[in-house]
Amino acid sequence: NVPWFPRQIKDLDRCNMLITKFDPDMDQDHPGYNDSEYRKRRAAISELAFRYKHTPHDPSEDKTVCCTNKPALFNYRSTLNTTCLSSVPSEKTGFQLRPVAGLLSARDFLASLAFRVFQCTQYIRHSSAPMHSPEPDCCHELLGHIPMLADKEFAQFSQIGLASLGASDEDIEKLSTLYWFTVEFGLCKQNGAVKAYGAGLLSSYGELVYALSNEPEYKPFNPEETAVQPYQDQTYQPIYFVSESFEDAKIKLRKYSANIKRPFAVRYDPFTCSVEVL
Ligand code: H2B
Ligand code: FE
Repeated sequence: NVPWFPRQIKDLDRCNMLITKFDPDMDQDHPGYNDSEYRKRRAAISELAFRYKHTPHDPSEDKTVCCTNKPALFNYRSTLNTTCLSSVPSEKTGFQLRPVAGLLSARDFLASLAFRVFQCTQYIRHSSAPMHSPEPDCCHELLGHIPMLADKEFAQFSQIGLASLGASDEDIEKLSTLYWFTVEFGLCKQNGAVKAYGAGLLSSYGELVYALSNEPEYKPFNPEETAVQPYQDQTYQPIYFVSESFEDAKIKLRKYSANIKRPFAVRYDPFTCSVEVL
């Protein structure tokens, strides 16, 4: 009764369950819903992400979809060229980017982090709503996530991914909420001042200014409490959690992860890029 989880990095090919709530073809409120050109382009980009394999077999696909010798790079063109940037985190922290067609299920998304793989969207938001995107897009990834993935201390947040493997739905929900209030909307102190490090803030000028004003409520980051804080994804956050430092957030998260009950333990082996179940 333990949910399936990836053991090897190539198993991430199966971690592709999309959440369609913000899909431009399904959601009438999506800013691109009435733009058939945009939807066509999005479908083409999605198709590439779906066809991506960690290890490609059909040599004819190598050129268009990915490149065998450089698994860290996904070698195809997108609206913005994320290809050249994907090597930056991999050189600094071992994080790899992998193309994804849209918003993934929390379970699949978190599982990828265990392998230091970040599932990265390739498409860009619709031009009618440049200031806000209801779904992750490449502006969010490039401005928000990729710089952080190149930071050693921050990359260790990937332990949240290891904690998610085979976890109960309830624990996935909590880890997801922790991810939201740290990786996406986290604040931390630096030289006495409160600063933003969450990708959702770094990629949204409007929310960044708001988050650092005296409007929202601040609470000290404490995983037990943060994990059950309700949140919404439609507008600016009313509450942010502030940690004493990155290091502090990391230590607290590690302690929290260690306390999640599972009938087994997992360890990541960086030499084989696989998860050992103990
Ligand atoms: N999918 C994608 N493609 N990008 C994300 O940043 C993302 C996701 N975040 N799925 C996840 C969900 C996050 O909100 C947590 C883990 O639920
Ligand atoms: Fe994000």
